[in-house]
Amino acid sequence: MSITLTMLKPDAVADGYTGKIIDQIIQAGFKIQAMKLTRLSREKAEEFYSVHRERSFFGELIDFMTEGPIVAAVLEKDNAVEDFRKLIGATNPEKAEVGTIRKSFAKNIERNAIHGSDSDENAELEAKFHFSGLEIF
Ligand code: 3AN
Repeated sequence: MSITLTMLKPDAVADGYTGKIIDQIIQAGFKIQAMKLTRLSREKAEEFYSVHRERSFFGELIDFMTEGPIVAAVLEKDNAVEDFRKLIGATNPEKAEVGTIRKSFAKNIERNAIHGSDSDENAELEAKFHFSGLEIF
């Protein structure tokens, strides 16, 4: 078993899609090890997305990710990182396959509804970023 870290982004939470998205994740075979409604400070959002610091969209990305609450969760499954990225679909929802979470719920490449870790190593780091050991089951 391996893990991945997801965030339902401020657009998805504000639009009331939390329940539908969590249900789709569970139906796809992921087990929830940790979950919370929280809001990123600018400092924490900049830390989470520090690899994108030099990108042109960094400021807008931080504005977006701090505009309202998110749902963060640690998810467990065989091959969790790869299977979850298939479930959420391409970063740009216009390119995402029908049936993926981003195709169903994302508005555009920035307001794209959901995050999924891109490697096992980052999944572990991102899980620790959001949760203490006592919050992960
Ligand atoms: P993914 O979330 O699919 O792993 P990343 O890590 O390349 O994609 O990008 C992180 C986040 O930055 C995306 N989820 C999206 O919100 C935003 N983003 C990525 N590329 C762009 C872009 N070209 N323009 C605006 N925002 C972007």
